[in-house]
Amino acid sequence: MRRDAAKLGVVTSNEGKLREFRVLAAEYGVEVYPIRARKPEIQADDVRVIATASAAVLMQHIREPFIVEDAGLFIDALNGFPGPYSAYVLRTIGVNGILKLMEGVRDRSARFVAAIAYADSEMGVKVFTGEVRGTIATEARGAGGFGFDPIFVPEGWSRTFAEVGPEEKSRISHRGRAFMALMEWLLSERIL
Ligand code: ITT
Repeated sequence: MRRDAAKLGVVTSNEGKLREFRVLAAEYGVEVYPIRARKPEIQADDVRVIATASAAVLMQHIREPFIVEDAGLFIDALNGFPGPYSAYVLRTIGVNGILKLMEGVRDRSARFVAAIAYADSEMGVKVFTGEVRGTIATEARGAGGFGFDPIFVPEGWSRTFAEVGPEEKSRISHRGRAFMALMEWLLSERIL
């Protein structure tokens, strides 16, 4: 970032996300700090569209370069539910509600998707996505992470995201992949 080479603001109210962004950014020598602005969120099926719209509105108030993320858990057997409504579903029926909906369901495949929108006054808004496939566990396991982590087992793993630390999760997570794409772009554009 031209004004301050090693810092990047993150607009989020989710401490779990913030912790993971800190871990991810540290790999690139970048320090992440929270910007406590209210994140405006439109309703749409696509997390890319939601993140881009949030960034465009926030840009009117925030002068420094920042990122804002929209993410969700998409469960195949539920036709992609809760998807863009993941935060609401977590607040209402929670992890146990999802386990209940999945009782007796054989196809447990799901994916986490993250869209990170980067914004600065020169480049405008650019969005980067990442995805990780996995399955919904039959019971919640692990005390780490946040949100749906205790019931998500990534492909090729036997542990849930909540059973590993943020470093291990971030290596393969939707957020980790989207953030890596953002960093590659920032480096290629010589913004970083
Ligand atoms: P901000 O919008 O303030 O960043 P939020 O929690 O509302 O925080 P989202 O709108 O992106 O975040 O909603 C995504 C929801 O999906 C989030 O609340 C979690 O419940 C879930 N989620 C997203 N990424 C996750 C992850 O890595 N592990 C577990 N659950 C996740």
